[in-house]
Amino acid sequence: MNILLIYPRGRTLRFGVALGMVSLGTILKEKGHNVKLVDLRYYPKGDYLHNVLKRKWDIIGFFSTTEVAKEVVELKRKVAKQCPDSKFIVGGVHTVIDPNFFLDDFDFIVIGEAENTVVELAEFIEKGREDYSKVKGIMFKKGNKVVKTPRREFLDLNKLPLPDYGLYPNIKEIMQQDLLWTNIHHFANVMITRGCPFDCTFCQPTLRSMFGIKVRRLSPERVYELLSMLKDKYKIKEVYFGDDLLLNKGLRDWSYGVFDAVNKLGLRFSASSRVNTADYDLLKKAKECGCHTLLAGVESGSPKVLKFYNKMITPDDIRLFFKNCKKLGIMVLSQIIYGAPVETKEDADMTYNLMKEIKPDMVWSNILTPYPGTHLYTYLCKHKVDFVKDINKMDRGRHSKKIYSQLPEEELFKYEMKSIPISPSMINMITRRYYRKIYFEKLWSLIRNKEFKSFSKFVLFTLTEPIANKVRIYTYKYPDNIIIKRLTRLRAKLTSA
Ligand code: B12
Ligand code: SF4
Repeated sequence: MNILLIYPRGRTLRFGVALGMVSLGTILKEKGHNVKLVDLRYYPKGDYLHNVLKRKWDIIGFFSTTEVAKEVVELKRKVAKQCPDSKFIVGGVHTVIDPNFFLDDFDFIVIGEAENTVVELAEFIEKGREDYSKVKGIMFKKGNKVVKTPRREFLDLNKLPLPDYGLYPNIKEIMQQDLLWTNIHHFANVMITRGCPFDCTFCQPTLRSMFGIKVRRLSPERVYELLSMLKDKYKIKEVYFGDDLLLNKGLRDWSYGVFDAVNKLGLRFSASSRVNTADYDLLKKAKECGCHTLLAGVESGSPKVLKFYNKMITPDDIRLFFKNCKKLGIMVLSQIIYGAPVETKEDADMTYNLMKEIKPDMVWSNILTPYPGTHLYTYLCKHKVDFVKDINKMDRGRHSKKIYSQLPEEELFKYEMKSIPISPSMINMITRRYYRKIYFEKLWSLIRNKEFKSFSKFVLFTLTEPIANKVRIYTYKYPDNIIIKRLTRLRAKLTSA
């Protein structure tokens, strides 16, 4: 069958491949289907999809988070006009939160982990079977009735085929678009776990409903196979691990096994990390095996707010983590959040002061956003706190206040702005050893690997890179800002081969 998978444009970052879609595409291809994946984030606005839709598609599937749910429904309606005979399915995190949202528009809603479900569903559709209620993990309308089948058992990650990143026709370009300015070469984003044992207020129980209570992991041997495939096929030299718990002192052998796999292949890596699951020895081993940057979930400098987020960390844990990373020369990006309903000016000051004290290499600051289905959302409803409920405004990371609190919106904005200068810039580049080191390292490796196609490109890189670093941070904070958009586009044009 011909199956088209669409990742919506959203207002989101362009960063790596959509791993869920790639996993589904790979397994469907393996079952003999003809699969096309279109990630609209990587195409300019326009008629691209119109041309793709000229072909006959038996199944058209869409990915949806809460933020893009409305866009997905609107897009589906448009697509359906051109492909009235296709079956339409939708999956992604919003299907575990509010499957009803899609009920009027989609033939099938695939709830949660979807690899085995889509394979079975495709088989039913292909054979023209009508007894869809036998397919676990879906919801659909049958006449006036709504059928929701039981959830499917969670799968063994080690049994999944290696993901086919080649489903992205422009994969080489994607692997060059580094969001983390500390990536020197082509990189691939990977995830080697599903689920998380923690219970942060703004995140859970959504992840648990998606991937279950028990965390599942790829074995270090399978990680080695995955990375060596990526290295052979796409010549990657760096990896970004999106998992929250790659650095896990409770599972030291597993973490060390994964680091060794990266090291054996001569790759560098960056990863997300909690601050209290990585001790000095673990960080040291990570560094020795090629870890250059960590994205730390710091969230706040106030013990009270950290407790409200149920982060299970203290400001001292944060201090220790940063001290260890500095000692080892690992760059750290600190992710913080302003705007908790319990946050006072004193709490926000604590966060800002902590940033000044620990001096992260970069700071990403977000405004707290209550996604439906989270403990935070339930708390706000229960305590009758005023907050933005419209899912079209669920834009974590942008400067609008979502929850009533003591701090007015302008104050929150000021705190965010104050936090930004603690990030790469020309001044940092000149005054701080870390930045200089990474910058020259990057420059040197590009020269050594003859990656500059021309002298003018070399000059452009040296002139624009420090500024580009600054622009990257702002791109994240102001994705809709027209000047930032133009600058990013201009740089991409200038530096592309
Ligand atoms: C990496 C990531 C990102 C990356 C995405 C990069 C990329 N190249 O895809 C970036 C940084 C861009 C990003 C952005 C955002 N993210 Co994000 N992200 C994640 C993260 C950490 C991992 C996603 C992932 O790859 N998972 C692994 C794969 C295997 O799982 P999956 O994508 O869910 O896919 C499975 C199923 O969903 C399903 N499926 C997926 N696609 C499809 C399609 C069809 C047709 C079907 C049938 C099934 C199906 O099958 C897959 C395999 O089982 C998740 C948390 C997590 N652990 O999942 C948060 C998460 C998805 N993000 C979240 C949020 C809030 C955001 C942002 C809104 C933040 C912001 N303001 O910028 C944006 C919105 C993005 C958007 N398009 O809407 C929330 C979503 C909450 C919600 N209710 O929607 C999550 C759950 C984190 C959290 N707990 O808060 N994100
Ligand atoms: S925010 Fe991170 S650590 Fe907390 S529950 Fe979510 S995934 Fe786990």
